[in-house]
Amino acid sequence: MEKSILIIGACGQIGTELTMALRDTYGNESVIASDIREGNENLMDSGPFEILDATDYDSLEEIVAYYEITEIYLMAAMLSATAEKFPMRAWNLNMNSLFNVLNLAKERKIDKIFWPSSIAVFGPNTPKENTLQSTIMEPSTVYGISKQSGERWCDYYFHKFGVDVRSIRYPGLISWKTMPGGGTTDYAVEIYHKALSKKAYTCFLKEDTELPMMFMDDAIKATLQLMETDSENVKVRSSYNLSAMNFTPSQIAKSIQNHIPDFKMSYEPDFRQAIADSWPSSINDQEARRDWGWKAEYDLKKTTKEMLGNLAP
Ligand code: AKB
Repeated sequence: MEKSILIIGACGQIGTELTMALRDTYGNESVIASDIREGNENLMDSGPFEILDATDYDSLEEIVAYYEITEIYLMAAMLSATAEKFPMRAWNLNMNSLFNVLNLAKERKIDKIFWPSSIAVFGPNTPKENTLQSTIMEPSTVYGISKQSGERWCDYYFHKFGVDVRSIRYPGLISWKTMPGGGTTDYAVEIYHKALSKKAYTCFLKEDTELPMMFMDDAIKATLQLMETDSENVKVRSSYNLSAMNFTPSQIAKSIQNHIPDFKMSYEPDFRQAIADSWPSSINDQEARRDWGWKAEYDLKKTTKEMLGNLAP
């Protein structure tokens, strides 16, 4: 049977690029973009687009039946910084949307699911460096609690009901095509925009806060690769650790100064510092390498070159 793919949250940071990559791979008409609001013109004009609230099961079921959907990528979520401000809204969106999709698969209305998890599943008691796939996980953020719970449910639906659900624990994602919104790692995108427009950036994290990060092309490649892997090779059904690079705000500033020598960085840490302090500084991704051949291509130097090169006027 032919693939018919639904992206939920297609207008967000990952969703936008993922939709375009899937359309390039499987054809525009086979990839249905959906979101609660309209997105960029390119995305809306290049293939089918539907307005969809991911927490509304009936509307979702209708779209799935109409387009004979076989796979869903559920990218709608409230991220870490916004979730601290609206805990119940974050829990409702992040969990109900996941249950809707898991239940569609349980009822055999779709065959396969991709659901993004995050490094936020780890917490302050997790070993910070080279953090293993299975380790202490006591998330201290609303977002982290929702992702950790989501992972347990994915694993449960796989073992109990045979639902083919696949997931990645994304680090902070960096892209020049789309802006992030409401995350703690967002500074690593904003900084490039401000470096070009103002030659200055005030960072909301301290200079030595090291976090795992990834260039968007690597994240999209990993997502497509995991979804194409034969089911028996997908050994982790909670969510895979994934790693590309780790850096601090001062290291990204230096990497920008190699291109823009008079770029100035200052620091005014806010409530997001506590979120960042609870997360690992580097991730061990040996399971993703072993099970589906994962290997990152972009380090900080290459990312900075891509970002500045593409954002420059
Ligand atoms: C966030 O900062 O909330 C996200 C994430 C690491 O999941 N980018």
